[in-house]
Amino acid sequence: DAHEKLGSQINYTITGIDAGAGIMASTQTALTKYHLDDQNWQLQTSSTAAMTSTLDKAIADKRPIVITGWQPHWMFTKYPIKFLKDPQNVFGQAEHINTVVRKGLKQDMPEAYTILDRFHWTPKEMSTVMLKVNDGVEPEKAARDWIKANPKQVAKWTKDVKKVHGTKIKLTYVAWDSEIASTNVVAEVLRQQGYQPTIQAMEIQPMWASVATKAADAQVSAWLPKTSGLYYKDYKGQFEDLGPNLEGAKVGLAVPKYMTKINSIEDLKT
Ligand code: PBE
Repeated sequence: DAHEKLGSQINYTITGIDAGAGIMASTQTALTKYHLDDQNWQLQTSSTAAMTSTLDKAIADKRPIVITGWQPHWMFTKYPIKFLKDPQNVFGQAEHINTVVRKGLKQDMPEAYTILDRFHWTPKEMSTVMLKVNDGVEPEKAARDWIKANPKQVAKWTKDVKKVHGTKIKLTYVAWDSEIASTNVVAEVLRQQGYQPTIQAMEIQPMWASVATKAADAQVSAWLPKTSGLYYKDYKGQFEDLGPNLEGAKVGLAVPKYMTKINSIEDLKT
């Protein structure tokens, strides 16, 4: 039957990304909840770059593929893909991305705190920066260009905030496309305010730990409530949550639109 064919055609494999990503943990949960692991479905760990390259090839050949997908991301702009319905609500509905800062930041760096607290943009704005970086523009330059092109938006974050003179501030992030975009934009805004920002990419767990232990000042990469929910819980009480910097994110499993018979995660079952 068609479904059995799908499973064997793609080796019962969901093409995933880096092991630490929340979407990987959620996909494992989905394999269990939808009883897909009983049918030998498995999740392959790789990286965003490897996953999108596998997706690119599959789409070029019109072959079936199941990937871990999320928005905002250029994969949804570049490729004709759709999210699979998730009746068990494993991945949740909409997600938001929160800004998380170390305790004491408000006292120590009130100017940066205010900017971080106000930082808020739309999936569309984030996508503009992501697409540029995907086109090969240096993240720092893409961030500077976006700031130049959006002075009103940036002014909302920096209004009446005093300039500082070379204060060092450290942001940590995971090198996902979305977080490369947001972290670079925030760092550039802080730089223009007179800070000397450093940004450091790391795995998700050390990123949360860095803010909890005050080794870093802030991160803008907390996908919630589900995707980074485990870390949020683990480190609760050891950070200050400044709330969403972006709303309307989404996480799930995705397939090319030409897979017309596969519309729900349940459809992967034979
Ligand atoms: N993502 C992108 C991450 C968060 C940002 C959805 C791949 C994850 O933890 O799954």
